[in-house]
Amino acid sequence: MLHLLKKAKTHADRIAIQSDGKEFTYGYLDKRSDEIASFLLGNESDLNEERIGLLVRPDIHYVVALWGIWKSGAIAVPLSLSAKESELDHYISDSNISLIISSNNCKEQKNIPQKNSIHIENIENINAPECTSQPILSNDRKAMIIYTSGTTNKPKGVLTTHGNIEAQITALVEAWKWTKDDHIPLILPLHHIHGIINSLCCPLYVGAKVSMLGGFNVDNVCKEIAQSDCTVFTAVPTIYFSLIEKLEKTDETEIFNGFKKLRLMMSGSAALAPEIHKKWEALTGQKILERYGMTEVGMALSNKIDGERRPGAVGEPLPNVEIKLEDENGKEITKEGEIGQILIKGPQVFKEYQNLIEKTKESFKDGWFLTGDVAVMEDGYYRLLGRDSIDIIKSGGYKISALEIEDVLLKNQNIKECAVIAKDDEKWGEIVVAAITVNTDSIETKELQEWCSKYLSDYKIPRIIKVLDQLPKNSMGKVTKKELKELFF
Ligand code: MLC
Ligand code: AMP
Repeated sequence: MLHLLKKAKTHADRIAIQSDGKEFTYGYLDKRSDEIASFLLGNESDLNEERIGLLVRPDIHYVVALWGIWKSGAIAVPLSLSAKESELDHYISDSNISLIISSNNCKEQKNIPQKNSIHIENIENINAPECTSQPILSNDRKAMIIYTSGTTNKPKGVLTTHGNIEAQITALVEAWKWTKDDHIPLILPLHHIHGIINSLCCPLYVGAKVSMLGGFNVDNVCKEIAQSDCTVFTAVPTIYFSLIEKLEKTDETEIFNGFKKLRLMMSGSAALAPEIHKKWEALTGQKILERYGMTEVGMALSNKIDGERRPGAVGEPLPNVEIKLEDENGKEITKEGEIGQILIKGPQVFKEYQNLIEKTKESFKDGWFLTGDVAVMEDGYYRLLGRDSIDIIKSGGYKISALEIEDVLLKNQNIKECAVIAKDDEKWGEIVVAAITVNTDSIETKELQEWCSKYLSDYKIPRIIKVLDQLPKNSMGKVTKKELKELFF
């Protein structure tokens, strides 16, 4: 069983979670998650890696449901609250989910497809006696599946074990010096590892306090930072962009003082522009610690907590993480300044992609995970240069597959051809843009844009900047996406 869950008993009286104006102790988390495990187990002694979906807002219910699922021996599949019906359909059937834990205030339940005959259980209705017996879980037991987009046209389920999760947490507790006196605002979504591992599990592992703010809202974050005793902050670059906009307009000294007194501010999930790093330091005196991670491996590289925090760089390997760079021919790079793909090895690296045996095999070379991220080592620190695939877009910290969006666009009978590409953007890092040709003269860009809003998740809506007569062709008869980007931007 994860130490995370066991350790809750040792600080039972401490406040673990602040959510919706209430405080919940570790003792409460332990007891309520026991009840949920007991309910899930029914007459069984172990759910043996049954998959249970989690469609819950980021509040106290999420935490007790996650812990309850783990205690029952099941695998937790956190689901995106912004997923449309077709996306939920994919997660549910791919993971073979038969039960989804949700809550009364989760209006997104309406997006759960009916055809899967899924059972939905609202957590408030779960009343069960505390468990007398729970399964004993070894580190190699499967614990969680997180869906992430990639070069395949449907999101892949990244399956991690309890041992992987434990290793991901302990590396960060050590590197970033988490202690029970820490207090963090949780503002990130809880279907990705930045939110689940960095913002939630690390503080809960050490007995610290998490204020669940229910998502990102610039005013709520500033209020919390101004009024509370928060010590640690982690976010994606887009959030720092929004905070800078706010701080440049306000003269409320409590907000500035709140940020100034934090012991650690971190950024990751996408490249933090050196410009944001510098502006934030000028406004608050805080040098943001940038780190690099991936759903498949947890966090891998980080600037030093007590050493240099270099703008534009992601630092050095975290504890127990092995890193190497390889050139295009698969030869290891040993010199600084030479560019190569990042390969990662260590106990935190995931077990497999759900239902994708071949894809899993292709993603490893001699036990090293091939990240697809390209980097260079300079003066002892790694600097990321981008991805080796043009079809992966990072927008607002979310990974988006161009192929997935193209697949959906082509379902519109008015669209003849399409190419989805990323446009650099100060706030979002990249925004999704679609170049399309149409079958009819009478269709308006606005109409297509509305159609996209309906069939693609909010954050994936491509900005259709131009409807073309035909996609431009080069002398070989086919334009590459790289050429398209050069043509448009
Ligand atoms: C939203 N909008 C976008 C957009 N997303 N526009 C362009 N591109 C995008 N990607 C628009 C909306 O349509 C809306 O427009 C307006 O912006 C506000 O939308 P919102 O959804 O309310 O935005 P906001 O709440 O501010 O959300 C921004 C955010 C969110 C940054 C808080 O995107 C977020 O939580 N991102 C974090 C994702 C994350 O956790 N990634 C980690 C993956 S794990 P209008 O016109 O209606 O106003 C990983 C590993 C690692 O990567 O290393 O950590
Ligand atoms: P995800 O699949 O959502 O976990 O996203 C992981 C990807 O985010 C990595 O493979 C990187 O491409 C990107 N990423 C994470 N951290 C950083 C960072 N600090 N700078 C640039 N890209 C990052």
